[in-house]
Amino acid sequence: MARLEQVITSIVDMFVEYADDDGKAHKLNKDEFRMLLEKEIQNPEIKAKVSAADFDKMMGRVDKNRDGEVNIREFCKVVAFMTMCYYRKKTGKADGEEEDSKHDSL
Ligand SMILES: [Ca+2]
Ligand SMILES: [Ca+2]
Repeated sequence: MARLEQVITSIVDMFVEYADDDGKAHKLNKDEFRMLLEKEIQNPEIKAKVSAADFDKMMGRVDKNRDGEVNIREFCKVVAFMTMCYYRKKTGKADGEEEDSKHDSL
């Protein structure tokens, strides 16, 4: 499989795997979301951005439709945010520049 397809497949498979814990496979509840972040992120700098300390706050920002859970659309935004964190770390690019500033924070 090509690399981008692998990434897409991984995101969807991971979402479904964690979301399915409570029988509602189309949404991550708070515990499922926390578990996913804990287990599937090892990079300490990215982990710090989504740390348990302000988990509730972050959950509030992620949960755009205010149903208390994270759907695939909301999860994709989290992934985009973490992708930008990693990109900045790798390239040393500062905030702003030509990137879409909507991804600067959750
Ligand atoms: Ca669920
Ligand atoms: Ca939601």
